[in-house]
Amino acid sequence: MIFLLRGNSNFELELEKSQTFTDTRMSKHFKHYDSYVTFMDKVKARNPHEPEFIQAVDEVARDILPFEEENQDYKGVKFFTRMIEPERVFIFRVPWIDDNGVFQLNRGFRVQMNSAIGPYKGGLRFHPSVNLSILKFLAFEQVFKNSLTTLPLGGGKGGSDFDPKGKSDNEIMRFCQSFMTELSKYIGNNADVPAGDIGVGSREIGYMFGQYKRIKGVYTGVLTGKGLSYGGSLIRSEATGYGNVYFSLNMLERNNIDIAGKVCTVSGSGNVAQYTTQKLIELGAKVVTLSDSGGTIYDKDGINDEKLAYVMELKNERRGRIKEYVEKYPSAEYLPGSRPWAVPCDLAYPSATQNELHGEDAATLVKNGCKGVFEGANMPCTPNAIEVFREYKILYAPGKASNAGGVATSGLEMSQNSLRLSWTREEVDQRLKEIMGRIHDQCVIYGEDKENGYVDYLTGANIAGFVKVADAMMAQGLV
Ligand code: NDP
Ligand code: 2IT
Repeated sequence: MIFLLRGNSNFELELEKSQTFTDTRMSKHFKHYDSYVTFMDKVKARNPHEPEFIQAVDEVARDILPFEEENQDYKGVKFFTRMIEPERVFIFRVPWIDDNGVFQLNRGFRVQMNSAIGPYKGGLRFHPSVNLSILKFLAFEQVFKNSLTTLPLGGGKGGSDFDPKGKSDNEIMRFCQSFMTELSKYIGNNADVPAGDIGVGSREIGYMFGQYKRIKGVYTGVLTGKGLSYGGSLIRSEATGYGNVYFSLNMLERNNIDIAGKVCTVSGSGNVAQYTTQKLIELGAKVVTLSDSGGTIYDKDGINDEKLAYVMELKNERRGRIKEYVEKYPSAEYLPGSRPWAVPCDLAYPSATQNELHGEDAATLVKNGCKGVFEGANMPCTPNAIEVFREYKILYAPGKASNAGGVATSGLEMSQNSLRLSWTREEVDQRLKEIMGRIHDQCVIYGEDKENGYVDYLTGANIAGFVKVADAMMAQGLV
């Protein structure tokens, strides 16, 4: 039972230690350490070969197990033990025919994690890396995130190991139709409402919505992220990126930091990265990087509206690679195989995928003077990276709080569908801002260290998200 309690010593030494960080939260909860270890041993034994799921549970367990133990309302009722077991999981075959007439097969999933506070809600991911571990981690995080939005949304996630890259429009349509033919049995506007995630945007949602309607013969808001012509909400496309920037603004304002003129690094170049960049430009910040799985572009002059419009056309219409940016804008550099974190910045917005920012990257960010890291992606920072942020008191926004704007606006889309009307852009944007502000305030309430004023937003998000779900579970009995 060894805790590394580190001071602000030599930086290189810290970097070395970052390989063996132990969480400072458990150091605070020393007396609960043994039960935490026993709990996690069981989680590991029960969920073998699911490293991402175990990582996500571990990150929450360090806050929630001590919290349950120290609060009479929750002690002994094992809410958290129930919350890490999905209510159910569907795994199914997805056959389809490619443009050459060749039979293809993928695996489809839907993880229905928790419905205590509303119908299951969460995106669909199409990416070759998709497996049960990744979808369980995402569904688990989604439960806390959706709770934080204050909207009546349970948590779920789904997807397929299908790779949309290089596929024709017709192939995408045939795949989506086959996927929805099976998924349609398990979802419904009052039961489970999927949306997009990596590899699933408005094109895919459109094809899946069409197939659901054809099979079921009903026109309902069973998916969110729909096109504006058939029930979508204004601002839904922008919501995750905008929401993350609004969240960061709340954190920066609390610390008297002005965002204007700040140099920002953004990773990814998909939906979340694009609208994060758009909002940052609007606020007068300077975004200098974008990336994809091939590498990073570094534009030291900053990405402006015109350059961003080029990126949107490149990625969303031509489905190209980010390296093409430097052919169009030769003063920018392409860093093949690199992530953006070695580029000096004031603020970082990881917006690509899980575990894309490691302990070493976090140390580099700190060394370069970075003041805040705001997660647009789900779980982009590894546990070691988060420990570095804690150690150096860097502002750190966990994705379950800071990227909740996407699902929150999905919730607003569901409300509009139920009302059979559409709100204006300004109205949805205003609600989004308010929701992000409320999530921020909940994180402060549960995460502030009264002694030094430092807010641990991860602890705050974990506890605030947990309380609402646990209270609903308590009221509904042992189900
Ligand atoms: P997109 O598919 O639009 O874009 C994903 C981006 O991330 C692409 O640039 C992609 O590059 C890159 N990427 C994906 N996988 C990897 C990988 N393994 N290594 C390096 N780069 C990778 O997805 P989104 O923008 O919608 O999602 C980005 C993140 O935000 C995800 O973590 C998602 O879960 C999260 N999120 C999304 C929400 C939404 O509303 N869309 C809401 C909340 C969170 P490439 O093209 O090379 O694959
Ligand atoms: O991770 C997420 O929150 C999403 N992919 C959005 C989910 C949703 O239902 O809008």
